[in-house]
Amino acid sequence: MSLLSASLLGIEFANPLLNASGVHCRYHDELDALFQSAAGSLVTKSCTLAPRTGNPEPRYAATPLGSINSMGLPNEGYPYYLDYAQRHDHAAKPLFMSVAGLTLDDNMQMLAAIREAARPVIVELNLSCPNVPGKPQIAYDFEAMDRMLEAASRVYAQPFGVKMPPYFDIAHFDEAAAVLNRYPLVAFVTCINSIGNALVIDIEHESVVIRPKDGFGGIGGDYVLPTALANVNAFHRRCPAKEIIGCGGVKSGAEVFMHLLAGASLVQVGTALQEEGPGIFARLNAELAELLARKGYANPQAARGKLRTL
Ligand code: HRO
Repeated sequence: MSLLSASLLGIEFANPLLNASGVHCRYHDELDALFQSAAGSLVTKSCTLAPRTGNPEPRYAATPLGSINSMGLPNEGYPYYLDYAQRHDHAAKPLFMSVAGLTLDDNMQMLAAIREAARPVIVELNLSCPNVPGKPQIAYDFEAMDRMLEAASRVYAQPFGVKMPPYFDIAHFDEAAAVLNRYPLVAFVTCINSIGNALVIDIEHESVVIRPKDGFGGIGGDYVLPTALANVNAFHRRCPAKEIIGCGGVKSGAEVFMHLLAGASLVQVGTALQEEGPGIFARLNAELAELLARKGYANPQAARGKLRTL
């Protein structure tokens, strides 16, 4: 076991880092660049049954503290990502496939096809896209989430993960975790998707900075780090039989280490990857290795959940 090796679902990863779905993963050449990078694994752009062009541009903007996006699920349709999964060298680098159907039936059709393909792809079911006009987030409707997980467990019938939105109330942590814990095939929980429906204002132009939804969009980066850590830790505490993937606010080895302490097994990088490109993974690995060695941890797993309370 090397200093950085990590594991999830009994699978070994060279290191705990991967992209956040949506960043650098829409096209095969972007996925190939992640495969060639120092990331330990990679995840595809959330897919729908049919290809989508997404919302009108500009639909992503970086700010000094992070980013805002309202991409609107632009993707090439699930067969494109399934094709990638069928040609991918899973032994060299594990591959996650993010699935975000617009309806329960769409998700079941995609999950059945992925199951049928019988490749060792790891499904991350996105219950938290904040940006499709007229489609509320599944994971903010606990009855809809329960129905989705019941159907997904029945149709997919093998372990999978869920991408969760941030929650902001202890009662919601409790209720969401109780729903997830009803489904043993939900083997991992990715916390968090962007904080939805925020508004960034450019005072020079007295204007919003992205076109869709009158400027409302999901924020990531520095804005979301403490919320991400709280959600990772809240689900780590409440879902002892599940593993957690941390996502939100990672731009150096320090934030990777914080996610590990909070309970994450793997850690995704969104805004900082968008801004810096796939070369970021080599830097983050070097910074994490230095930090783990200085702190006396043998590997990322040794730090997992080691957060102290006062
Ligand atoms: O495509 C998007 O607008 C998008 C998705 Cl699906 C998501 O899950 N999270 C996000 O910030 N943007």
